[in-house]
Amino acid sequence: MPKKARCLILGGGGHAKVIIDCLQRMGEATACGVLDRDPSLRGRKVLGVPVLGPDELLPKLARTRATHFVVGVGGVGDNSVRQRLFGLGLRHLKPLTLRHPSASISRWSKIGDGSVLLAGCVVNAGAKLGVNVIVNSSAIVEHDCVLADHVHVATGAILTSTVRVGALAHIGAGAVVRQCLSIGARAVVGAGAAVVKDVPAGQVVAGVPARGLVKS
Ligand code: JB2
Repeated sequence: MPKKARCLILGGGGHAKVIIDCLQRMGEATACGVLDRDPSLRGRKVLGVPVLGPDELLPKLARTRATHFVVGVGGVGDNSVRQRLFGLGLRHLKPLTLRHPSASISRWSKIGDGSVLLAGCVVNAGAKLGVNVIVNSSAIVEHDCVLADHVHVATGAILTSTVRVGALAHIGAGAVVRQCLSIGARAVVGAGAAVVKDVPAGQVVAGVPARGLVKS
């Protein structure tokens, strides 16, 4: 990472706080501003970082103030917002990849641009992560797991090993996925679920053992 990276945070809610805290702990880049679509946040600060306005300011800020961006929306259960914001950021700035100092990240893993590896998480040897992936606080991505772009592994979730996770899928907080399984693109695994068989693309599963939910 360049020494003087100046990073815009796209989104100014709860997840943005975790992102800014991580950036500050890393100490290698400055959070230079937050963009948020909510006009009531303009002029406020998130952990001392000013909310500058909506995403429309991005082109100007890329010329004048920022060098990098990171997606600051958690998008629980729907990662398409994070996908859209990542695409928007890429048009103007470079994605910053965050590695919290307390994260344990194997040198034998591969981490895609703009991914965020948060406090206390583990990414073990042979794991491959796409772009804009969240491995949230204390989540574990064991050896040889393969996560596609925009996946979110929520707080404390465990992918035991050699699990494949499709693009935009969400693994809920505290869920456990047995080794060698596949979680399809855009699937959602509910918080606390125990997944013991493959989950098809787009399916929502929950429970112990995890079963498919019929969308209402
Ligand atoms: O298109 C957008 C946009 N859409 C929503 N552009 C920008 N720049 N910002 C956008 N937002 C903003 O994201 C909303 O106006 C809001 O301020 C913020 C989302 O905040 P919220 O706290 O509702 O969710 P979050 O995604 O930051 O955090 C969720 O996910 C985390 C992983 C929460 O459930 C947290 O508890 C969780 N830890």
